[in-house]
Amino acid sequence: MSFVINRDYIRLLKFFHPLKSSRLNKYSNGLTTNINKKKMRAKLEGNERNDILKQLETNGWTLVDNRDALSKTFLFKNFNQAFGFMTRVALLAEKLDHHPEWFNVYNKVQVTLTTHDLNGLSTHDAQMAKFMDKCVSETTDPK
Ligand code: H2B
Repeated sequence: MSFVINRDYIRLLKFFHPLKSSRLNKYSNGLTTNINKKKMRAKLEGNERNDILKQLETNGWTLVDNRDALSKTFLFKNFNQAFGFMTRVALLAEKLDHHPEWFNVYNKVQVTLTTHDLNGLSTHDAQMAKFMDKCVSETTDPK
């Protein structure tokens, strides 16, 4: 049996690209995909929550008043850097099916993280926050 990588095969690969999750859900078993994604996420509680929050707060994250959410304002040198940061974060957001609330004006990105389905902070919010800080640390010469 032979296997040829031709144009049709490439088209098929692109069609089922993992970031195009809506198509994956349409053509495979979308229900299980979503259940699997959600399984990996847990509400932050107890000592684990305290430890994570302490670490994030030293990195400039603050708890929001009147809602279980974390926020931080990121400042960049210009719009290009800010949008580059948002683009990297957007790719992770799609992968995790976990999306930040954010507001951008030129070089400023105001972020709020919370897990709507759980009505509070989850491991996904901690993961996103850490990833955002890592992106900034990898940004050449941020403001
Ligand atoms: N993002 C965030 N921050 N919290 C959620 O609970 C959430 C999300 N849920 N992105 C996802 C999408 C959900 O609405 C879909 C239906 O899976």
